[in-house]
Amino acid sequence: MKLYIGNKNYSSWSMRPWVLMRALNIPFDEVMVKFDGFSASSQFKTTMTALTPSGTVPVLVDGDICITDTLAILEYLYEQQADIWPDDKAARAAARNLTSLMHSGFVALRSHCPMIIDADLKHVGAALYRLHEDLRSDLALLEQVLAPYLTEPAGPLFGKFCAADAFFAPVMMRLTGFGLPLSPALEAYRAYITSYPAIQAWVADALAEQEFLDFEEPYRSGPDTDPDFGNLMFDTHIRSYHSDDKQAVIALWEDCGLTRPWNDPELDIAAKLTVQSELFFVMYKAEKLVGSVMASFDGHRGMVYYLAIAPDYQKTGLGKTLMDHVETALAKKGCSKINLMIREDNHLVQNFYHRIGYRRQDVTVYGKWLTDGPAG
Ligand SMILES: N[C@@H](CCC(=O)N[C@@H](CS)C(=O)NCC(=O)O)C(=O)O
Repeated sequence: MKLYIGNKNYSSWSMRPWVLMRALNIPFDEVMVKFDGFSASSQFKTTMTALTPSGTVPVLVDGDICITDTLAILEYLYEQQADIWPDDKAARAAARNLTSLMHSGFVALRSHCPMIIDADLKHVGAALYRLHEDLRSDLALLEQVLAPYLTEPAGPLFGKFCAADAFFAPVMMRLTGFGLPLSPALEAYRAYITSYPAIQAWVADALAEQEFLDFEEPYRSGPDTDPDFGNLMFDTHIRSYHSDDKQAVIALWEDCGLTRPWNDPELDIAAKLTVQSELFFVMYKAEKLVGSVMASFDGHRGMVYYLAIAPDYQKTGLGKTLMDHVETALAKKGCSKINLMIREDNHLVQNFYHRIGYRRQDVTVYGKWLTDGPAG
């Protein structure tokens, strides 16, 4: 049998059948198809689409039989080797269940924390954990689904190493690389699995690759490759406005050119504190105020004003992070759509909102002052 795999440092899907076959002593020849991008013209895609329309790894080839999905590879191997799954019927059902959950789920964990075996990204992991609720939910779910199968002392999930352990091996690599917080029982399982011989063999090969692929490296390639990168590196936090923030907020708005003669910042802040003050957010990096945003929900639509990012921190992902925060807060109040106004000539800001999913609406904004306002 031939197993086609991608780079061991990055290819979490390839790792699953490889470590399983290695652990269970199933003989196979490894065919490494190196990632050089995933465009149709890449060497990787050209090679893999000759085998499978999806052009992905892993692929198991046994004579004329070609299996192109990891779960299907497990089931094919199981027909020849029973210890792919536990012997006991109930344990086998549970192992298949966990494996399928892994195959189709944990999307936030997988997307925020890609498998990069040679990287120590604990500082990024700490920020990701704080910033992303969906990541925290995935970790809580992981704890919950694995808890019934974690043993003391730590060992395989179902008594002996099986497909379920192989499927969770890349997850354990992500937890290791990003240093995510775990319960003592899951931490013990992580330590057990990552030192398991078949997994150590994969890791050793991964470390020996010494190939840095920037398209697989959102956190080590620089601010342009990932919108969150700047934010992670800057280690910021967001909270609702306190009165102590006033001078810094006004200075920030002035630095960002947001103040207008007819919008007295002191009065605007005071007025905001009387209506949904919890939707007035500030973003700090250590002691320095680096962002602000004001939002409201009127029961029909949400509005956003005064999004400001300190000039030194613009174009680093902080604006998106602050808007993500506001969107989550508005959505929690039942808001299904946000409207916001951008001056017609402010193309930079228009581009920013376009990038994060806002679209120009076919409406004209009308206004009427109920107090004395500027002319027009
Ligand atoms: N559902 C597939 C997923 C395979 C997969 O996405 N593999 C990645 C490598 S880890 C890949 O080949 N990506 C290339 C691409 O998406 O074009 C499986 O279970 O095998």
